[in-house]
Formats: sequence, C-alpha cells, structure tokens
Amino acid sequence: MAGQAVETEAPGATIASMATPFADRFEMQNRLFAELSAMFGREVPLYDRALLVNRATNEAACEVVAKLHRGFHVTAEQLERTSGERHGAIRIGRPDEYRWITRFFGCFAMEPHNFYDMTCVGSKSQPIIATAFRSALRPEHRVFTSLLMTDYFDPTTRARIEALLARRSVFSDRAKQLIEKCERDGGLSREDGEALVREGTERIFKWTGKARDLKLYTELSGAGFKIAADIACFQSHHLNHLTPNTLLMDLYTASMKHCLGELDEAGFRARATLALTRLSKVADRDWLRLHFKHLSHAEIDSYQPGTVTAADVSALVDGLVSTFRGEQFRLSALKHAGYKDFTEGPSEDTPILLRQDAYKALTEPVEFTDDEGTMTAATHTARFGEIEERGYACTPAGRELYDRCLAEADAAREKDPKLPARDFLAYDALYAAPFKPFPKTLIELLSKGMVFGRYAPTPKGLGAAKAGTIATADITELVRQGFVHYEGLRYEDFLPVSAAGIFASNLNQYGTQSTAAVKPTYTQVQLEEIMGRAIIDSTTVYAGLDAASRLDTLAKLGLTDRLPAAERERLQKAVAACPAGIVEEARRLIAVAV
Ligand code: OOG
Ligand code: NI
Repeated sequence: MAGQAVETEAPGATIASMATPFADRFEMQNRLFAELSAMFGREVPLYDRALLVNRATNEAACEVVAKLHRGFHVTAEQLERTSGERHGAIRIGRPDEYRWITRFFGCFAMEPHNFYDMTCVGSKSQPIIATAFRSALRPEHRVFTSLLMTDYFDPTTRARIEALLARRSVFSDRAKQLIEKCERDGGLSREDGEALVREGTERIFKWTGKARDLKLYTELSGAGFKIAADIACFQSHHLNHLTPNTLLMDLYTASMKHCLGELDEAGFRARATLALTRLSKVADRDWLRLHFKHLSHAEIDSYQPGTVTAADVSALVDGLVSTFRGEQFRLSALKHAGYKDFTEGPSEDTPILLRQDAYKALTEPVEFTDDEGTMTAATHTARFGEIEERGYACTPAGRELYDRCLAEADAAREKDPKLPARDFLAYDALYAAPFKPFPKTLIELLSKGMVFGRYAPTPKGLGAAKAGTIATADITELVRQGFVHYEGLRYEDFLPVSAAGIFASNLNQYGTQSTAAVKPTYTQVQLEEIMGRAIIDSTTVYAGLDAASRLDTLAKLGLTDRLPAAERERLQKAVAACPAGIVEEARRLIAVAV
C-alpha cells in the first residue's frame, strides 16, 4: 500500500526496495522522553506545574523576540519542541546494570559522552562516576547517568550495600530480549520500540515508593551518604529529575519563586521586567540560531528589525502576573521545599555552557519492607525540579577562562551566602563581575577563540570567489565582509562543578569523604570497560565540526592555498581526532538542511 510504513520483522526478506522495517531511533527517543515526562508528571505534580510555568515564560520570551524580529513566529508545536527538550538524571548501583542501561540507550541512538568523576570535586565530592547519554549530532535529549562506587566505602558498609543491590533486577527479561533484538537486527519495529519505551516508563525508571533495609538507609543517610541510600535501597533506576529547557532562566526562576510564594508581586514584577528587558537587548540573530534549531539563515535574514518598548515589556509582565493568578499556578499549595537561592553556571550575561537552577528536593513517602516482611512508613528526600538554559560550547581556552571566573564568582558568593535572598540585584552584579573578562557576543567569543563555531560561505562570498575579489583567508575578516556565515555550536553536555553544586544543595549536604582505607581513584577506561564501549569526548566533536567547517568554507571559496600551513595542519588534525564518521554525518545533515 502506498505510503504505509513497513513494520513487519523480515530478517532476510528482500527489503531493498521497501522502507526500512525499523522505527526511527530519534522518533523512539522522542517517544521515550515524552512518556517519561508524562510518567514523571504523574509521580510529581509539582514537575507538571513547573512545565506550565516554563511554557508561559517561554511564550513571553518569544513575544519579545517577535517584536525585535518582525516575521519571527514560532508555532505552539515548535515551542513545545524547544521546551520539550529534556535531560534526565539516574543513579545506578551495579556495573552490570550500568552495562544494560548503556545498551538500552543505544537502542534510542544515545551514546555515552564524557567522563565525569564526581569523587574529585573537592568538598562537593560524591561516591560517583558518570557519563551522559545523548546523540552526538542530534542531541534532542540526554541522561546524566551515575554509578555508585562501592569501594569508596569501608569494607563492611561496602558489603552491605552490595548485598542489597545484588537482590534487585531492574531490567525484565522482556526488556533484555528487546535490547538484544535491536542490537542483533540493527533496529526495532515500531511495536517493539513502543514496548521498550513501556519497559522504561513502567519499570526501569519508575518510582515505586518502595524500599528495603531501613536500617542501612538510616545509617547511610546519617553518615552523609544520602546518595548511596538513594541508590542501594530502591528497586528501580527512578528518575531523580527530568529537566526542561528554558529560553530565559531569570524569568523562569522569578516566576517559580513567585508561584511558590517566595517572591511577592512587586518583587516578581521587578525581576521579570529586568529579565525581559535584558532579553530585548541580546536576542539578536545569533540568539535565534542558538535557541531555535529549526530556523535557517535564510529565514532569519528575512526578518525585519523591530523594537521593544518599556510599555511592551510592562504589558508582558502584566500578562504573566495575571496568568500566575490562575489556580493551577498556585504552586505554594503543593508540597514543596522551596527554590534554590541562586543559579549555577556562568553569569546571566555570559552566553556559554549551561545555566541551571532547581526547586529543592521534595520529601516523598516511602514504604520500607524488611526481610521478615514488616513494613515501615518513612520518607525520602532526593528528587528535585531542575531547569536549564544552554549556551555556546567552550574551547579548552574558553573553558579555562570559565573555570577561573567561576572560582572567583563562587568565592565572592561564599563570603555572603545570604545575599542572593536578601538583595538579588546586588548579588547579580557581584556574581557577574568576575565574568567581565568573558566576551558577551558570539562574534567576539568566536574571534577570541573562546567558543566553537560553524562556518559556511554566503552567496555573496561564492560570487566574490568566482570574481576573484577576496583578499583574505582570515575567517573573522571573511565574516566581517559578509562572505561567510557563522554560528556558535551549542553546548550539549554537563558541568561537573554545577552538577556537584546541584547534588549538594538538593541533598541538603555538602560532599562526602571516602571511608575506604585508601581513597580509590577512578578512570574513564574503568567506566568504558563496565559499559563495553568507548566514551565520546565531546570536545573532539565540537573541535572537529568547527575545523571541518573552516576547511570546507575556505575550500569552497578557493582560499585553501592561502591558509598558513601550520593552521591547515592544526585544522586537519582536529578533524582527524573527531570520532569516525561524525564529520561526514554532520556534512550530510547540513546538506539535507540547506
Ligand atoms: C545528577 C546531577 C547532574 C546535572 O544537571 O548536572 C545533573 C544527579 O543528581 O543524579 O543532572
Ligand atoms: Ni540535571
């Protein structure tokens, strides 16, 4: 039948002329995260309401952008997609479980990216090593996946944790069969894909509210190992949080605080006005490209410049105030533990990496069962409500500068930890000051080598190349002359120091020290052996994409010969260091998008 997808499993059948019998892995990924989000919303009503707050604030941000760029319009569906991006966090207890989870995410085109050693982040250390699963080139969603390192503990505690963990089976036989089938056949039918999504939402990631060994739980928590208790005593890899994407962090956090009853109307108005006014100053074409993947250069070029007045902002703020009067925004009526005092990551005016914030971990009822079958009601505080806003991916030089600025900003904050709650504006200025050395616009960030980018010749550039009138091979100069388009690469990963801060503030405790006789050290190879596959170093991908686009652009403009030999070699090396196939796939995706 014309147009009907072939869904039958047909190993060995002649399928050359048919559509692939397999479900698209990215569609499966979107289905998985949509279902996880629905599951999490049922488990945690506050999460569902926070999504509504996120929608309202993203809509307001889009209205500012639409006034600045006449012709810009996002459909509800596109906005839903942008805001529908999620990152999850799960914490795993056993190496064999970790390998199953790796294989599970593999079925959804999600591969391990970067090694995070949380045992080495100073006073915020946790007994955890981690990687994040995502697609290398089409990162729609990601999951930060931790593994509890039991040898961080003294032998007796370690044996108790391991004995408890040994008794659980998170993956059903059916889930294992589906994963094996996917690996063997090279994909899953749509029906099997749905079945695997259900394994995720009905078992693997589901919160059961049931736990075991209250004694161990209490002892671990009391000794400061809440994270170990969260992992060892439960029966699933329950989602710790599922984080949506915001276009405007400061508007979202102010709104959440207002809806939670922590910020009165006047306070909210002031902060919302500031956030929207700031947006109206920075939401240029680069901002559009960063936040809306679906917009092409040509589409952005077609917008006419417009303005945003103080009256426009004030009307938007009025709109939010009245929206938030609605019953569903009365978040203060739900059980909650308040909102974090400050946002993790770069200052508001530095559009790099990742900014994160959260409502604090909720106290949820849990029922403990002991070996004799006796049940005890208790509570567990671990799951929180994070939000994120993404910026540009830093080069190693940019990352180094970031780390320095961050250390200074952290130190300034620690001198007066109550300041964010007492005087937000003063705190905002205090935190931003150490980030002053960081450029604030994309073109500056690129030309100073702080972030990675992607380049392409413009029609004007191609014309000039033909006419032989281009006088430089310097990419920044070519951009300035209108011969080359640029964009920044979005940061798609995590920040260990922010993550440590998030663990710390949500567990309501700082890090923990190893109780083993000698504190073990952990390596990426160790985690790779557990997973049975290599971890992608995302910097090699960002650097490879940046270098390949420079080489391609210069080649298309006939300028390769003018590139200094050392520079050409550096770029070629960066392309070669990128994991196999990624640069080619990126070129293919760009060609498709054009
Ligand atoms: C993971 C913490 C890391 C992030 O956003 O940095 C993380 C966890 O709490 O399990 O999710
Ligand atoms: Ni997170």
